[in-house]
Amino acid sequence: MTLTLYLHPLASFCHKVLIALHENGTAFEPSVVDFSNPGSAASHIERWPVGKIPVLHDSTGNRLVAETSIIIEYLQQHYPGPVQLIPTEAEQQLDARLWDRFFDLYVSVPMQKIVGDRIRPEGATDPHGVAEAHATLETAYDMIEGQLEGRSWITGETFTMADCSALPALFFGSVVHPNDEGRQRTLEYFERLLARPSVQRVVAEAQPYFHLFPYRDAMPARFLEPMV
Ligand SMILES: N[C@@H](CCC(=O)N[C@@H](CS)C(=O)NCC(=O)O)C(=O)O
Repeated sequence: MTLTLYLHPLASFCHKVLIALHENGTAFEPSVVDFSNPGSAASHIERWPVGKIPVLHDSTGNRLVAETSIIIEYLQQHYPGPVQLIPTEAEQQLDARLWDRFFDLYVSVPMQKIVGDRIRPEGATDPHGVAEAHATLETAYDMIEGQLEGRSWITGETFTMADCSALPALFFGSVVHPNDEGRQRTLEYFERLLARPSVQRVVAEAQPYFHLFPYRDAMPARFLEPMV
């Protein structure tokens, strides 16, 4: 079996899947997609025409698996490890899937909107859309703070796929829209996430690329310090 993950080490959605892989010590080959290189970008479009990363290829069955949540579900089904990222109990499964969607759609997507707007050509920025994204993040942060009451991880006492989604969302979210309201449970949760070896490895491997991040100037100094 060879799993190949097409990724970029800076890309937040790639971090979500990398955390899942590292949590279970799943062997895989990384293959970097460089959108600034026309050849690399074209190869990826041929592979997955919507052009998003990450995408997983499993040589067993020559299967291409796209979309981060589906990739993690696929890994759980075909390459399970000690960390049960998709709970077995039905209600807990729904919670893990809900909060996975929640971090992707209401934290990562508005975060990407704010980041992307900074690199739009002059005259083509979208201040209204950016303001909406900040408002969405504010609402989402309040909901996350409420959800964390009495919970160590976002859905309870076990680490799931939803926590894999949470880290990159909160990491880059904290740069473009800091948790200025001092939501304490979220701050402590973020520290618990950062303490996981899987997360430290992903952040350490992203750091050499942070100069490419459009909000590099707003990154807290600690994000630039050695993680491991
Ligand atoms: N819904 C997708 C989102 C993936 C995504 O937005 N990936 C970003 C990188 S973090 C990307 O491919 N951006 C390149 C582009 O949009 O052209 C998933 O969960 O896999």
